[in-house]
Amino acid sequence: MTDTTVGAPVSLLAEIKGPADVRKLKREQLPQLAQEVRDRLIDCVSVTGGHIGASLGVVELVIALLHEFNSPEDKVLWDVGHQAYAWKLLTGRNDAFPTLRTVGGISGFLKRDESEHDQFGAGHAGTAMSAAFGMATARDLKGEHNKVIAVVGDGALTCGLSYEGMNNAGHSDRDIMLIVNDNGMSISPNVGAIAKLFGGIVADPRTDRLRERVKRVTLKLGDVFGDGVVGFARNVEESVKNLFSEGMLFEELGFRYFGPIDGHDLDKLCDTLAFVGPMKGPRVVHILTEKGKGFSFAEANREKWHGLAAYDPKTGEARKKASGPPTWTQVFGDTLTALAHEHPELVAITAAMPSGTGTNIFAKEHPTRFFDVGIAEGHGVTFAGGLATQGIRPVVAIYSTFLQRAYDNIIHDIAVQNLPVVFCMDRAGLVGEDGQTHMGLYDIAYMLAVPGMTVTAPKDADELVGLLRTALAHDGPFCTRYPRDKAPTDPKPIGSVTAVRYGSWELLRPGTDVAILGVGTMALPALEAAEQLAAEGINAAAVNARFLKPMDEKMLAELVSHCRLVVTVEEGTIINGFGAMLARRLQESHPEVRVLTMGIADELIMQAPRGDQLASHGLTAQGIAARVRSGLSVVSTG
Ligand SMILES: Cc1ncc(C[n+]2csc(CCOP(=O)(O)OP(=O)(O)O)c2C)c(N)n1
Repeated sequence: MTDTTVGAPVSLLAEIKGPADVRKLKREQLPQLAQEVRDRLIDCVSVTGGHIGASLGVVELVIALLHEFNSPEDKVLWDVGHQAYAWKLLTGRNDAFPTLRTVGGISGFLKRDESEHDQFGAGHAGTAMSAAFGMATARDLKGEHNKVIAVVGDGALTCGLSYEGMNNAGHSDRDIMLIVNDNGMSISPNVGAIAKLFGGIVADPRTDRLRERVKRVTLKLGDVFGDGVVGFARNVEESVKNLFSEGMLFEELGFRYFGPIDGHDLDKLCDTLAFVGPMKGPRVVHILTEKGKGFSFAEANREKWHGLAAYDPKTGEARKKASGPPTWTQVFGDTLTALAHEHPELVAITAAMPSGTGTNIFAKEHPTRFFDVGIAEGHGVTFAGGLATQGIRPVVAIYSTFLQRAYDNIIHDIAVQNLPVVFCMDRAGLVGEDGQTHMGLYDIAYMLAVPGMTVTAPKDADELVGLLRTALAHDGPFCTRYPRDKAPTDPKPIGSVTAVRYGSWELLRPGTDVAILGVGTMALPALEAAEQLAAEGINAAAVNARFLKPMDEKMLAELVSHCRLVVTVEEGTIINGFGAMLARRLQESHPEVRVLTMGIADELIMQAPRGDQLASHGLTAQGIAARVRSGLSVVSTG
C-alpha cells in the first residue's frame, strides 16, 4: 500500500481490487479496513438509498470470510443478498459502488453476471442453504475440493426452505458450512420459536459459565504447550459446550455447532473460520451481530434503517421529504385498521413485512388480531386458510413478488376450498430500483389462473377502500393489488367510501372508435390518453377495468357493440395477463374486434426509477395514445 500525501492516513480499501488483496492484509490491519468499509457504505448509500443497516452488520464477517477463504474457488452464498454490500466493495466493485441501484449500475442484491464472487443470484430469502448444498454436491460429483459456505440470517431461518435445505444437507457428510448471522432482527424484530431459541442461547448462563471454565483451562494449557494448543483447545471446547446448549437443534439436524461468536470481533471470527473451515461435514457457525453497527442512526432504529431511501449521513434525515398524497401502503394500513372496527372477525397477516405492508399500523391498534408469521409466505396463506374455516376473516398482506412463494397454498388450501381469504398485494407492478428479483409483474397472470379467485386492482386510494369493503362482503377468495408508489390523490375519509359493486367496471369516458381498458394504476393514464386522442378527433372510451375477474360482461358487450378496437393496459406481464384473457374471450364472442394488449414484455426488468420503467414500456398516457393511433391505423386499413 502506498501513500503519497504526507500525513494522510493510508487507505487500505482504495488498494483492494479483490479477495487476494484482503488475504494479503495482516490481522491487525483488518479493523482499519472494517472502518473504511463502513465509512464508504454510509457515504455511498446516503446518495443511492439501499440496505444500509443489514450491510453494516456484516462488515467484519465479510472481511473474515475473504481473509480466511479463497473466493471464488471457495463459494460463499449470501441469503437474500441485501446485506452483501461490503462483499461487493471488497470483491472488485469498490469503484463502481456509487452506481448502486442505478440504471446499469451495481445491483442491490446478488447477481451472477455482475461478479464471479456472486455465486448465486438472490433477493428472496431462504435460498442459500439449498443452493449451497447443490454446489457442495456438484463439487463432490466433479471430484473437486473447494469449500461451500451459506450465510443465512436469523430472519431467513424463519423460512421453511432453509430447513428443507438443512434437512437434506445435515447427516449428508458433505463438506458444507452454514454461518448463521444472528442480529435478532428480520426487517422488524424476528418472530417465533427460532427467535426465542437464539435469545436462549445468548442468555443461557450455562454457556457463559462453561466459557469461563474453558478460558481458565486453555490458559493453563497454553502455559505448558503454547499458543497453537490454546487455539485448538478453545475451539474444541466451543463445540463441547454446545452439548449443553440450544445449539443442539443444529446438532440434531446433523450440523456440528460452533458459537455463539461475537460477529464484530475480527480476531475471533478469523480464528473460528480458520478452525472450522478445514473440517469436513456439515457444520454451523453462529455469530452475533448488530444491525446498523457503527452508524448511530441505524443502531438507534434498526427497523427503519434496514433499508431506506437516500439520507443525509450527518443528520440521518431523508434527503427527499415526503410530500403529496400518501403511499398506497399507508392507505391500505389505515383502511384495514379502520375496517377492523366494523368487522370484529377481521385479522391481518404479514410475512415479516409489517412496515412494508402497512400492517404495522393495524398492529398498533389491534395487536391481538395481527399475526407476523415470519418469512413464511406459504405458511401464512395456509394459516389464513385455517383461520377462515373457523369464521375468521383473514386479510393476507404480502408483496406481489413474495406471494409467488405461496402459489400452491393459494390454490390447494384456499381456492379449492373456496375460503374467504383476502390477498392484498403491495409492490405490484414495476418496483424501480429493487430490480428484477422483486418485480411484482406476475400476480395478475397467476391469480387469474386460480379457479374462483376474484381479481381486482384499484385505480386510486378511494377505490382501494371500496374494494376492501367489497372483499370483506364476498364469500370466497379475493385479491387486490397496488404499486410501490404514492396513491394518485389524497383519499376521502374511509367512512364515506362505499363498497364497489362486485364485478363492475367504471366508464371513465364514453367513446365509439376505440375502448381503452386500464387496469389499476393504468386506469387514469388510459383516461388521459383518451382525452389526448379526443383532441385529435379520435373518439376513445376509457374504462377502469377494476375487476379483472369476473369481468363486467355488460359493459364489455356495450363497448364492443361499436368499438372495433379494444386496447388493454396493465402493469404486469403481457403473458397470460388481463389482456390475454380478454383477447381470448373476444376472439370467441366478437372475432371482428381487434384487441391490442399493453403491459410488460416477456423479459427481465432491470433496476431503474419506476417512472422510467413505466415510460420505457409505454405505460404512460403518451405511450397508450401512441399505441391506440397505430392500432387504429391497422384497423382502418385492414
Ligand atoms: C421470500 C421473502 N420474503 C420477504 C423478504 C423481504 N426481506 C428482505 S430482508 C428480510 C429480513 C431478513 O432477515 P435476516 O435474514 O435476519 O437478515 P438481516 O436483514 O437481519 O441481516 C426480509 C423479510 C424477502 N427478501 N424474501
